Amino acid sequence: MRRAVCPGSFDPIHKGHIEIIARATALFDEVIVAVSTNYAKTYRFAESERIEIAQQTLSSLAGISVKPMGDGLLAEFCRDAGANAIVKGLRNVTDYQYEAPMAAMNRHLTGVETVFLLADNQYTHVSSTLIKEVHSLGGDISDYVPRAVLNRLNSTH
Ligand code: COD
Repeated sequence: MRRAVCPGSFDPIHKGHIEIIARATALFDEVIVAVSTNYAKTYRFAESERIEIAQQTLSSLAGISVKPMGDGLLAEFCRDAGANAIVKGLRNVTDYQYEAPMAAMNRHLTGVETVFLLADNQYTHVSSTLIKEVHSLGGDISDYVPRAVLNRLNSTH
């Protein structure tokens, strides 16, 4: 059984995330989408909402579960979940420079490997931060988020 974890804050989940998660399902038998919450940080959406939106949005994909990761170590979450791989998307060199030391550290901690998938060209400029900023200033972000996210952003604007 090949099991992988796709971790993130997903505040909110967007189509760049979804595209990577969908590709991960083609490579692994099971994919756990782990919704991280760093309790020192402020989020636009509560953990329960981020999980609910991810569940709704990913429900058509087979082999996926969505779980809270809390604020512990990702490497330990993977070990406890029986996953030997982390899947992440890379948008650019900055992502690589940020991610590479974490991948090495995670492998050191528990032996978990990180698999990087190159972001699809249409989403390399997309981040949750940019989505929230553009939406809050009245911009149209409908090409980049699922309907469930658009509805929530509109209702809490
Ligand atoms: N296209 C493709 N992939 C994308 C895009 C995009 N447009 N945007 C984001 N992604 C991918 C990236 O791989 C990213 O890692 C992932 O989606 C999640 O993105 P975010 O923004 O929701 O998540 P982050 O960056 O806030 O989450 C970071 C983690 C929670 C993964 C990280 O902080 C972590 O591992 N925390 C656990 C604590 C820990 O173990 N720390 C020690 C690390 S060695």
